[in-house]
Amino acid sequence: MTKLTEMVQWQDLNNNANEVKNASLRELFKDKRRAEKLTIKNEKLKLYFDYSKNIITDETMQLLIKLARSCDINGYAKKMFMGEKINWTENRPVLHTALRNRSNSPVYVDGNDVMPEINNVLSKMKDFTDKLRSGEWTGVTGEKITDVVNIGIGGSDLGPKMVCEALKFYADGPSVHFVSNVDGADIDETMKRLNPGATLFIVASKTFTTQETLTNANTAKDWIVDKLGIESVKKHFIALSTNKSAVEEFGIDSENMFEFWDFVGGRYSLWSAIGISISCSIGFDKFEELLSGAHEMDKHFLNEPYETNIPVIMALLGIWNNNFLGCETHAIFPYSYYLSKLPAYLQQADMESNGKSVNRDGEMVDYQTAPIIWGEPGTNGQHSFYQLVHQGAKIIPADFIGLVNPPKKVGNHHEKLMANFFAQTEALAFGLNKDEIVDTGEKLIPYKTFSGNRPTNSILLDELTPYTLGVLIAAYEHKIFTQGIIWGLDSFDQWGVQLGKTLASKILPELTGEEMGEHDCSTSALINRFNAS
Ligand code: G6Q
Repeated sequence: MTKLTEMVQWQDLNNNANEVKNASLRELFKDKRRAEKLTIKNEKLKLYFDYSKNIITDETMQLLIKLARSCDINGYAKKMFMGEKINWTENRPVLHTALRNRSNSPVYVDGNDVMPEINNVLSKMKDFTDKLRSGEWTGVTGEKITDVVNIGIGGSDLGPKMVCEALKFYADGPSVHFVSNVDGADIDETMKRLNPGATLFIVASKTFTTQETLTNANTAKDWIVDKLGIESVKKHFIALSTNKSAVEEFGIDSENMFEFWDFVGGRYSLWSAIGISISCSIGFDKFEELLSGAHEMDKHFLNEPYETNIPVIMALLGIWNNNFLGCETHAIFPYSYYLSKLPAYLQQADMESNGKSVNRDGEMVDYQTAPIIWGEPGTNGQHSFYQLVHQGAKIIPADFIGLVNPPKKVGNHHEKLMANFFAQTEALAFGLNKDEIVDTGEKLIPYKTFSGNRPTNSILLDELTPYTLGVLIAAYEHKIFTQGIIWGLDSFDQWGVQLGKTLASKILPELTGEEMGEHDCSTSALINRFNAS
């Protein structure tokens, strides 16, 4: 395989970057057709994606598309959708796309169609959700379930938590809570507000071996057993997992286990049984609409030419800013209260998928991979860290995400919110020259000048519904996939989280009075300080 940095397409982009990096967006926007040329509008996806405020020329885009072609993005995408084992370090297929395959066309893994199994679990989820929401499923005391607590971490927490928050406007089922941290405060603060007789715990763990989740689940079980007796476990606990024997050993009836499979990565699992908290909150029909939106984006990603393919263009712009313009971070700024958890969700999706530096040939790469993803909802960020985004010494590319129509109109709040969105992207792109500053003494002019040329993407959803949310999440998933292919990474493993876990399990007995292990002098002193108290 030719090294990425030695490919002619990469070198052409390097040359282009040397020409373009000092270009001014004010100059580039003298082309009055620029916004029209560099915007993708897709009515079916209900999405408008304007990337004209990036430091790019027509030539840059042509070279980036050539890079995508030479890396065979579409060929790899087909392999993923068809169930080839593209997660090569774990020898697994990657089939979150099959979970939302609304066409129901067969998808084969080792010669077996996985769609019947997926459909079975979906229909079991529907049955359960309907019963829970209608009150047919009750707690052991006969009370209707009013509160559902999802106990999980990482991929078994961030996805459903983000979606439940994003679709809160549609929530008409039990209240949904999320407990993830092994810090006892998390579960304690949650349980102290709940009535055990009306509470259902969902233990969400693909492996059913995760220390944090099992610790929290056992604490919840002790609480329920203490209040309602051992027989209550089967009415107050369900499990979402691939590990049937561990679920049974915990004491959850296998009838109340919702299965998923090794071909679903944790951070891609909200479309599976891991999404049951979503379905409890908004109902199964709306959960299906979420799947439909993602499926529509899947079709777009597979079939649309690169030039108008939203995830491919998002990925290429990210590579341009990261690898050629030297930007180290990428910000996510949702201009929607409901999307407040999107930055944290995308942090895992992107940084756990592409935060790697060994390529397909087992070699260290000599280029940057995943950027640092961060962000907060606008407009709050405008009153804090946007100072650095506008005038700091670092350039921070950002995705601004907003809604044309809010789920509910409240006075003129939405116009004010979106005026800020449009103003910020305009200010970041075009800045303020010294001769445009008025009413200021000579001395303050440098401080009040804005350089502009700070790249942004503007993403407008027509509205925030389960469907458009599915579209948006899947767009980011495929952006991450595309970048992983170009960088030559396995985006679907996560070996980087193992070492810390192994060391924590070695240290735990040292904190509970057993013998001290060998450590460096700093770690030993920290453990001694903890043990002395
Ligand atoms: C996601 C990761 C990781 C995982 C958690 C929880 O892709 O693998 O975040 O989801 O470690 O794992 P379990 O679901 O197995 O408890």
